[in-house]
Amino acid sequence: MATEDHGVLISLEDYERAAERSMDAGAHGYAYGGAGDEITLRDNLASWRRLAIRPRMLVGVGTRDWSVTLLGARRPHPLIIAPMAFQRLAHRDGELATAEAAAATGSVMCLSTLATTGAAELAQAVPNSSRWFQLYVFTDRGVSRELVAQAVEHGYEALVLTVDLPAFGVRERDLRSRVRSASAEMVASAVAAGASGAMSPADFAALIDPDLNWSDLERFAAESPLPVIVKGILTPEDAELAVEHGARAIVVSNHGGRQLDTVLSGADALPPIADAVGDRVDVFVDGGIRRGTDVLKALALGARAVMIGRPVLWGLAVDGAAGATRVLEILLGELDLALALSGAGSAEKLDHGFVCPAHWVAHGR
Ligand code: FNR
Ligand code: LAC
Repeated sequence: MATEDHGVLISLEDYERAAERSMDAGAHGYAYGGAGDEITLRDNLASWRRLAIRPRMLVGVGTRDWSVTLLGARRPHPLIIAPMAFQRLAHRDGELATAEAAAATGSVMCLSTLATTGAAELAQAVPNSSRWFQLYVFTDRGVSRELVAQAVEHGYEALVLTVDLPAFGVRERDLRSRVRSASAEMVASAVAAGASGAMSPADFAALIDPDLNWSDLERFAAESPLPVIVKGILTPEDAELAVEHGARAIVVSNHGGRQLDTVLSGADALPPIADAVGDRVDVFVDGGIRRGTDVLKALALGARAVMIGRPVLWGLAVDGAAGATRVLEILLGELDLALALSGAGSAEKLDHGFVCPAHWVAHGR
């Protein structure tokens, strides 16, 4: 169906353009947009392009190995589907279709606290998907405890605690479109927190506790039966604190440029964080990854894996589970080629020697 409606879609950018045609304008603006002037949003893409690859030759790359170890478990490749709220805005099958794409491609999927599918429903519908649960801690801590209990009960393997949303970034596209992300009734966590009726993304975000702090993380990590991954770190200082307070992994992330505009990109934040953290915990990165070469650069700079956000939504919007699957397959195919042509051969052999600053002008879109 995708090929009939949209022509042949061969790159993530093709899916991005096709999704814009498929989606309602308000929903598209919410998914696409960033905060303020969208400077960080654009820099997320440009900063991977400011890096050049230093390829090595004649090393024998006939057998390529994409596999990585995440939280001590072997995974077939380093792609993780980022947590994204309200996926039924992109496609009627929403998070269930994303979980099918995760299962089809061996990717880990992160289910958002603000998902339009419950944690139990998703686990029952797609039991063979590897899943992590993304936690926003609500002011009503009882609701958050209940969400964690459900995640544990239904086979989620880690908790991704997002720490960069104590207040909601101003996304001017949403203010102009007056998008309503969902009725509260579609978001089980919001219902549990007492919300009702039509709500904007900012109304949902207002449920989140702005006073969460490092001692909360410490208590939470100590009590959690699941490993806690802290998402939204941009400095080595905070990376150090996260490790000290019990994080088992860190996601270097600026929330896809949706929170504080003009913060640094994941690509720029990653190297000093990876150096500071060393082998103590896993470091992941996200933001603006659109090509297999971006994945390769992220791993070379010290990430063990990358999270992919919007492109998965574009695939979902264009063709449901099949579209999201295809997006991940395209990226894996590009990663495979990048591993071959860079001479790295395997994901775990990548190191700083494979990248250097580029001297072309980064061409953002
Ligand atoms: C997000 N992101 C996000 N993060 C999170 O921790 N919880 C959430 O509920 C959401 N919701 C959300 C919705 C939408 C529509 C987008 C686009 C993003 C941020 C997400 O996990 C990730 O950090 C970025 O999307 C990564 O950047 P790219 O890949 O989209 O450029
Ligand atoms: C967003 C939230 C909900 O970025 O994380 O829209």
